[in-house]
Amino acid sequence: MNLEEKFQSKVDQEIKIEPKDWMPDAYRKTLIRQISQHAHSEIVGMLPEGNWITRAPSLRRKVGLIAKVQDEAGHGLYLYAAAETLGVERNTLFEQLHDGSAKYSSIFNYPTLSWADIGSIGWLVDGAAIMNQVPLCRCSFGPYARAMVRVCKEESFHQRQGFEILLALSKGTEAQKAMLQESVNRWWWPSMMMFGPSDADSPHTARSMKWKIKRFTNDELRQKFVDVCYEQAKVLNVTLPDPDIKWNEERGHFDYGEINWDEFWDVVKGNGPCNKQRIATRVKAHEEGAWVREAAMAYAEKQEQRKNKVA
Ligand code: FAQ
Repeated sequence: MNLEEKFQSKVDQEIKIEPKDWMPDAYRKTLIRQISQHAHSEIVGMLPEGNWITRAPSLRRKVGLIAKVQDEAGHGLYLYAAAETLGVERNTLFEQLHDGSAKYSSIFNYPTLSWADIGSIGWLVDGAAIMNQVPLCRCSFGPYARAMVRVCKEESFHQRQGFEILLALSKGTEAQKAMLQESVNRWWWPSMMMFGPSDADSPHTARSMKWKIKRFTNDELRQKFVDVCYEQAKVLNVTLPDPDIKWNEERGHFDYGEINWDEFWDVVKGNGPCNKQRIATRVKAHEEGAWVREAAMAYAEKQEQRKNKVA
Protein backbone atom coordinates (compact mmCIF):
# COMPACT_ATOMS: atom_id res chain seq x y z
CA MET A 1 0.00 0.00 0.00
CA ASN A 2 1.36 3.44 -0.84
CA LEU A 3 0.99 6.42 1.52
CA GLU A 4 -2.22 7.59 -0.10
CA GLU A 5 -3.83 4.13 0.12
CA LYS A 6 -2.76 3.78 3.77
CA PHE A 7 -4.28 7.18 4.50
CA GLN A 8 -7.59 6.26 2.83
CA SER A 9 -7.68 2.93 4.63
CA LYS A 10 -7.34 4.73 7.99
CA VAL A 11 -10.14 7.08 7.02
CA ASP A 12 -12.31 4.12 5.96
CA GLN A 13 -11.69 2.41 9.30
CA GLU A 14 -12.73 5.59 11.13
CA ILE A 15 -9.23 6.11 12.58
CA LYS A 16 -8.73 9.84 13.17
CA ILE A 17 -6.05 11.64 11.18
CA GLU A 18 -3.87 13.71 13.52
CA PRO A 19 -1.73 16.76 12.59
CA LYS A 20 1.60 14.90 12.43
CA ASP A 21 0.22 11.99 10.39
CA TRP A 22 0.92 11.83 6.67
CA MET A 23 -1.94 13.27 4.64
CA PRO A 24 -2.40 14.15 0.97
CA ASP A 25 -1.71 17.80 0.20
CA ALA A 26 -5.21 18.26 -1.12
CA TYR A 27 -6.70 16.92 2.15
CA ARG A 28 -4.61 19.43 4.12
CA LYS A 29 -5.64 22.25 1.77
CA THR A 30 -9.32 21.32 1.92
CA LEU A 31 -9.25 21.31 5.71
CA ILE A 32 -7.41 24.64 5.95
CA ARG A 33 -9.99 26.09 3.55
CA GLN A 34 -13.03 24.73 5.35
CA ILE A 35 -11.83 25.25 8.94
CA SER A 36 -10.60 28.79 8.28
CA GLN A 37 -13.83 29.73 6.47
CA HIS A 38 -15.69 28.29 9.43
CA ALA A 39 -13.54 30.25 11.93
CA HIS A 40 -14.07 33.49 9.98
CA SER A 41 -17.83 32.83 9.99
CA GLU A 42 -17.86 32.57 13.76
CA ILE A 43 -15.91 35.81 14.11
CA VAL A 44 -17.87 37.82 11.55
CA GLY A 45 -21.03 36.13 12.88
CA MET A 46 -20.63 38.09 16.12
CA LEU A 47 -21.33 41.37 14.32
CA PRO A 48 -25.03 41.15 13.35
CA GLU A 49 -26.00 40.07 16.86
CA GLY A 50 -23.50 42.25 18.71
CA ASN A 51 -25.39 45.12 17.12
CA TRP A 52 -28.36 44.36 19.43
CA ILE A 53 -26.61 43.93 22.80
CA THR A 54 -27.25 47.54 23.84
CA ARG A 55 -30.86 47.28 22.68
CA ALA A 56 -31.90 43.93 24.19
CA PRO A 57 -35.36 44.39 25.73
CA SER A 58 -34.54 43.08 29.24
CA LEU A 59 -31.59 42.27 31.46
CA ARG A 60 -32.19 38.54 30.98
CA ARG A 61 -32.18 38.88 27.20
CA LYS A 62 -29.05 41.03 27.34
CA VAL A 63 -27.16 38.49 29.48
CA GLY A 64 -28.20 35.64 27.15
CA LEU A 65 -27.15 37.55 24.05
CA ILE A 66 -23.79 38.62 25.50
CA ALA A 67 -23.07 34.99 26.46
CA LYS A 68 -23.98 33.82 22.96
CA VAL A 69 -21.83 36.38 21.16
CA GLN A 70 -18.94 35.57 23.49
CA ASP A 71 -19.36 31.86 22.67
CA GLU A 72 -19.02 32.65 18.95
CA ALA A 73 -15.67 34.34 19.66
CA GLY A 74 -14.57 31.20 21.51
CA HIS A 75 -15.63 29.01 18.56
CA GLY A 76 -13.58 31.16 16.22
CA LEU A 77 -10.55 30.73 18.45
CA TYR A 78 -10.85 26.92 18.72
CA LEU A 79 -11.20 26.74 14.97
CA TYR A 80 -8.22 28.98 14.21
CA ALA A 81 -6.22 26.78 16.60
CA ALA A 82 -7.42 23.64 14.74
CA ALA A 83 -6.39 25.22 11.41
CA GLU A 84 -2.96 26.10 12.82
CA THR A 85 -2.26 22.41 13.50
CA LEU A 86 -2.23 22.01 9.71
CA GLY A 87 0.70 24.41 9.35
CA VAL A 88 -0.97 27.70 8.51
CA GLU A 89 -0.27 30.88 10.48
CA ARG A 90 -3.19 32.58 12.19
CA ASN A 91 -1.97 35.96 10.93
CA THR A 92 -2.10 34.72 7.34
CA LEU A 93 -5.74 33.74 7.88
CA PHE A 94 -6.54 37.14 9.41
CA GLU A 95 -4.91 38.88 6.45
CA GLN A 96 -7.05 36.85 4.04
CA LEU A 97 -10.20 37.79 5.96
CA HIS A 98 -9.27 41.46 6.13
CA ASP A 99 -8.30 41.82 2.46
CA GLY A 100 -11.56 40.18 1.40
CA SER A 101 -9.96 37.13 -0.24
CA ALA A 102 -11.25 34.62 2.35
CA LYS A 103 -14.82 33.36 2.33
CA TYR A 104 -17.11 33.26 5.34
CA SER A 105 -20.74 32.23 5.55
CA SER A 106 -23.02 34.26 3.28
CA ILE A 107 -25.61 34.55 6.06
CA PHE A 108 -23.63 37.11 8.04
CA ASN A 109 -23.89 39.66 5.26
CA TYR A 110 -27.56 40.30 6.01
CA PRO A 111 -28.63 43.09 8.39
CA THR A 112 -30.37 42.71 11.78
CA LEU A 113 -33.23 45.18 11.52
CA SER A 114 -35.47 44.23 14.46
CA TRP A 115 -35.24 42.48 17.84
CA ALA A 116 -37.03 39.50 16.26
CA ASP A 117 -33.95 39.06 14.05
CA ILE A 118 -32.00 38.00 17.14
CA GLY A 119 -34.58 35.26 17.67
CA SER A 120 -34.53 34.29 13.99
CA ILE A 121 -30.74 34.04 13.98
CA GLY A 122 -30.88 31.68 16.97
CA TRP A 123 -33.70 29.59 15.56
CA LEU A 124 -32.77 29.45 11.88
CA VAL A 125 -29.08 30.35 11.60
CA ASP A 126 -27.91 28.39 14.63
CA GLY A 127 -30.45 25.70 13.70
CA ALA A 128 -28.83 25.37 10.26
CA ALA A 129 -25.37 25.55 11.83
CA ILE A 130 -26.19 22.64 14.18
CA MET A 131 -27.58 20.53 11.33
CA ASN A 132 -24.35 21.05 9.43
CA GLN A 133 -21.96 20.82 12.40
CA VAL A 134 -23.16 17.80 14.37
CA PRO A 135 -21.83 15.49 11.61
CA LEU A 136 -18.54 17.43 11.73
CA CYS A 137 -17.99 16.01 15.25
CA ARG A 138 -17.23 12.79 13.30
CA CYS A 139 -14.90 14.49 10.82
CA SER A 140 -11.84 12.38 9.99
CA PHE A 141 -9.43 15.12 11.15
CA GLY A 142 -9.02 14.82 14.94
CA PRO A 143 -8.54 18.48 16.01
CA TYR A 144 -11.53 19.69 13.96
CA ALA A 145 -13.78 16.86 15.19
CA ARG A 146 -12.87 17.49 18.84
CA ALA A 147 -13.38 21.25 18.54
CA MET A 148 -16.81 20.64 17.06
CA VAL A 149 -18.04 18.64 20.06
CA ARG A 150 -17.90 21.69 22.31
CA VAL A 151 -19.05 24.06 19.58
CA CYS A 152 -22.18 21.96 19.02
CA LYS A 153 -23.09 21.90 22.71
CA GLU A 154 -22.96 25.68 22.76
CA GLU A 155 -24.81 26.06 19.45
CA SER A 156 -27.67 24.07 20.86
CA PHE A 157 -28.05 26.61 23.72
CA HIS A 158 -27.96 29.36 21.07
CA GLN A 159 -30.71 27.73 19.07
CA ARG A 160 -32.91 27.47 22.16
CA GLN A 161 -32.37 31.05 23.24
CA GLY A 162 -33.43 32.15 19.74
CA PHE A 163 -36.48 29.92 19.69
CA GLU A 164 -37.50 31.18 23.13
CA ILE A 165 -37.27 34.81 21.98
CA LEU A 166 -39.55 33.99 19.06
CA LEU A 167 -41.94 31.96 21.21
CA ALA A 168 -42.36 34.97 23.52
CA LEU A 169 -43.07 37.22 20.51
CA SER A 170 -45.56 34.67 19.15
CA LYS A 171 -47.58 35.05 22.36
CA GLY A 172 -47.30 38.84 22.39
CA THR A 173 -49.20 41.75 20.83
CA GLU A 174 -50.25 41.93 17.19
CA ALA A 175 -47.24 44.19 16.52
CA GLN A 176 -44.88 41.63 18.05
CA LYS A 177 -46.43 38.81 16.00
CA ALA A 178 -46.02 40.92 12.86
CA MET A 179 -42.37 41.62 13.74
CA LEU A 180 -41.80 37.88 14.16
CA GLN A 181 -43.34 36.99 10.79
CA GLU A 182 -41.50 39.79 8.97
CA SER A 183 -38.20 38.62 10.42
CA VAL A 184 -38.76 34.97 9.50
CA ASN A 185 -39.67 36.11 5.98
CA ARG A 186 -36.27 37.78 5.63
CA TRP A 187 -34.11 35.05 7.26
CA TRP A 188 -35.64 31.88 5.80
CA TRP A 189 -34.04 31.87 2.35
CA PRO A 190 -30.59 33.11 3.42
CA SER A 191 -30.62 30.32 6.07
CA MET A 192 -31.41 27.75 3.38
CA MET A 193 -28.41 29.07 1.43
CA MET A 194 -26.06 28.46 4.36
CA PHE A 195 -25.78 24.79 3.36
CA GLY A 196 -23.98 25.80 0.19
CA PRO A 197 -24.66 25.16 -3.50
CA SER A 198 -26.84 22.24 -4.54
CA ASP A 199 -24.97 18.95 -4.86
CA ALA A 200 -24.75 19.18 -8.64
CA ASP A 201 -22.93 22.52 -8.31
CA SER A 202 -20.74 21.74 -5.29
CA PRO A 203 -17.15 21.14 -6.46
CA HIS A 204 -15.83 19.91 -3.10
CA THR A 205 -18.53 17.60 -1.74
CA ALA A 206 -17.65 14.30 -3.43
CA ARG A 207 -14.01 14.34 -2.33
CA SER A 208 -14.81 15.65 1.15
CA MET A 209 -17.30 12.76 1.57
CA LYS A 210 -14.68 10.23 0.46
CA TRP A 211 -12.28 11.68 3.02
CA LYS A 212 -15.05 11.73 5.65
CA ILE A 213 -14.62 15.44 6.26
CA LYS A 214 -18.27 15.81 5.26
CA ARG A 215 -20.72 13.04 6.21
CA PHE A 216 -23.73 14.40 4.33
CA THR A 217 -24.10 16.41 1.14
CA ASN A 218 -25.29 20.03 1.15
CA ASP A 219 -28.73 19.03 -0.17
CA GLU A 220 -29.15 16.20 2.34
CA LEU A 221 -28.54 18.60 5.23
CA ARG A 222 -30.78 21.27 3.69
CA GLN A 223 -33.59 18.71 3.44
CA LYS A 224 -33.22 17.73 7.12
CA PHE A 225 -33.38 21.43 8.01
CA VAL A 226 -36.63 22.00 6.08
CA ASP A 227 -38.22 18.91 7.65
CA VAL A 228 -37.39 20.07 11.19
CA CYS A 229 -38.27 23.75 10.67
CA TYR A 230 -41.69 23.02 9.19
CA GLU A 231 -42.86 21.51 12.47
CA GLN A 232 -41.17 24.17 14.63
CA ALA A 233 -42.80 26.97 12.57
CA LYS A 234 -46.20 25.55 13.56
CA VAL A 235 -45.33 25.96 17.26
CA LEU A 236 -44.34 29.58 16.58
CA ASN A 237 -47.48 30.13 14.53
CA VAL A 238 -45.48 31.54 11.62
CA THR A 239 -45.55 30.76 7.93
CA LEU A 240 -42.33 29.86 6.13
CA PRO A 241 -42.14 32.17 3.09
CA ASP A 242 -42.16 29.36 0.54
CA PRO A 243 -45.49 28.54 -1.13
CA ASP A 244 -43.99 25.32 -2.53
CA ILE A 245 -43.33 23.64 0.82
CA LYS A 246 -45.50 20.55 1.00
CA TRP A 247 -45.26 17.02 2.33
CA ASN A 248 -44.18 14.46 -0.25
CA GLU A 249 -45.50 11.09 0.87
CA GLU A 250 -43.35 9.17 -1.59
CA ARG A 251 -40.08 10.79 -0.51
CA GLY A 252 -41.00 11.01 3.16
CA HIS A 253 -39.80 14.62 3.15
CA PHE A 254 -41.11 18.12 2.52
CA ASP A 255 -40.64 19.45 -1.01
CA TYR A 256 -39.52 23.06 -1.17
CA GLY A 257 -39.19 25.87 -3.71
CA GLU A 258 -36.28 26.95 -5.87
CA ILE A 259 -33.44 28.79 -4.11
CA ASN A 260 -32.31 32.07 -5.66
CA TRP A 261 -28.75 30.99 -6.50
CA ASP A 262 -27.98 34.31 -8.20
CA GLU A 263 -28.53 36.04 -4.88
CA PHE A 264 -26.37 33.43 -3.11
CA TRP A 265 -23.38 33.84 -5.44
CA ASP A 266 -23.77 37.60 -5.42
CA VAL A 267 -23.46 37.63 -1.61
CA VAL A 268 -20.57 35.13 -1.67
CA LYS A 269 -18.72 37.33 -4.17
CA GLY A 270 -18.91 40.32 -1.81
CA ASN A 271 -22.02 42.11 -3.06
CA GLY A 272 -24.48 41.32 -0.27
CA PRO A 273 -26.21 44.04 1.74
CA CYS A 274 -23.51 44.20 4.49
CA ASN A 275 -20.30 42.61 3.09
CA LYS A 276 -18.31 45.83 2.99
CA GLN A 277 -19.52 46.99 6.39
CA ARG A 278 -18.66 43.61 7.99
CA ILE A 279 -15.08 43.59 6.70
CA ALA A 280 -14.55 47.26 7.61
CA THR A 281 -15.77 46.59 11.17
CA ARG A 282 -13.47 43.56 11.49
CA VAL A 283 -10.43 45.47 10.22
CA LYS A 284 -11.15 48.35 12.63
CA ALA A 285 -11.52 45.95 15.60
CA HIS A 286 -8.25 44.23 14.64
CA GLU A 287 -6.38 47.54 14.39
CA GLU A 288 -7.82 48.88 17.62
CA GLY A 289 -6.89 45.63 19.38
CA ALA A 290 -3.21 45.85 18.34
CA TRP A 291 -2.14 47.16 21.76
CA VAL A 292 -3.72 44.13 23.48
CA ARG A 293 -1.76 41.73 21.29
CA GLU A 294 1.44 43.71 21.84
CA ALA A 295 0.92 43.78 25.62
CA ALA A 296 0.22 40.02 25.69
CA MET A 297 3.36 39.30 23.65
CA ALA A 298 5.49 41.56 25.90
CA TYR A 299 4.12 39.83 28.99
CA ALA A 300 4.80 36.36 27.54
CA GLU A 301 8.35 37.42 26.67
CA LYS A 302 8.95 38.72 30.20
CA GLN A 303 7.65 35.47 31.71
CA GLU A 304 9.95 33.51 29.43
CA GLN A 305 12.98 35.63 30.46
CA ARG A 306 12.10 35.13 34.13
CA LYS A 307 11.83 31.35 33.63
CA ASN A 308 15.23 31.26 31.90
CA LYS A 309 16.82 33.27 34.74
CA VAL A 310 15.53 30.82 37.36
CA ALA A 311 16.77 27.86 35.31
N1 FAQ B 1 -21.35 31.07 2.25
O1 FAQ B 1 -18.27 22.74 -2.83
P1 FAQ B 1 -18.93 23.49 -1.74
C1 FAQ B 1 -21.66 29.61 12.19
C2 FAQ B 1 -18.49 28.23 -0.89
S1 FAQ B 1 -22.34 28.63 10.98
C3 FAQ B 1 -20.19 31.39 1.64
O2 FAQ B 1 -20.25 23.01 -1.30
P2 FAQ B 1 -17.75 22.79 0.81
C4 FAQ B 1 -22.28 29.58 13.57
C5 FAQ B 1 -17.48 27.20 -0.44
O3 FAQ B 1 -16.69 27.70 0.59
C6 FAQ B 1 -21.65 29.09 9.40
N2 FAQ B 1 -19.54 30.52 0.84
O4 FAQ B 1 -17.91 23.66 -0.52
C7 FAQ B 1 -22.86 30.86 13.97
C8 FAQ B 1 -16.74 26.95 -1.73
O5 FAQ B 1 -15.85 28.03 -1.97
P3 FAQ B 1 -14.23 27.84 -2.23
C9 FAQ B 1 -20.31 28.50 9.09
C10 FAQ B 1 -20.07 29.29 0.70
O6 FAQ B 1 -16.68 23.42 1.63
C11 FAQ B 1 -24.23 30.99 14.09
C12 FAQ B 1 -17.84 27.06 -2.78
O7 FAQ B 1 -18.88 27.82 -2.18
N3 FAQ B 1 -20.32 27.07 9.07
O8 FAQ B 1 -20.74 30.28 11.90
C13 FAQ B 1 -21.25 28.89 1.34
O9 FAQ B 1 -17.60 21.35 0.50
C14 FAQ B 1 -24.81 32.19 14.47
C15 FAQ B 1 -18.35 25.70 -3.21
O10 FAQ B 1 -19.10 25.04 -2.15
C16 FAQ B 1 -19.34 26.36 8.48
O11 FAQ B 1 -18.43 26.93 7.91
C17 FAQ B 1 -21.90 29.84 2.14
N4 FAQ B 1 -23.04 29.57 2.77
O12 FAQ B 1 -19.17 22.95 1.56
C18 FAQ B 1 -22.05 31.97 14.29
C19 FAQ B 1 -19.43 24.86 8.61
N5 FAQ B 1 -21.51 27.61 1.00
O13 FAQ B 1 -13.64 27.48 -0.90
C20 FAQ B 1 -22.64 33.19 14.68
C21 FAQ B 1 -18.25 24.15 8.02
C22 FAQ B 1 -20.54 27.22 0.16
O14 FAQ B 1 -14.09 26.74 -3.23
C23 FAQ B 1 -24.03 33.27 14.76
N6 FAQ B 1 -18.24 24.21 6.58
N7 FAQ B 1 -19.67 28.23 -0.02
O15 FAQ B 1 -13.76 29.17 -2.71
C24 FAQ B 1 -18.91 23.33 5.78
O16 FAQ B 1 -19.58 22.44 6.24
C25 FAQ B 1 -18.71 23.46 4.30
O17 FAQ B 1 -17.57 24.26 4.06
C26 FAQ B 1 -19.95 24.08 3.54
C27 FAQ B 1 -19.60 24.20 2.07
C28 FAQ B 1 -21.15 23.15 3.68
C29 FAQ B 1 -20.30 25.46 4.11
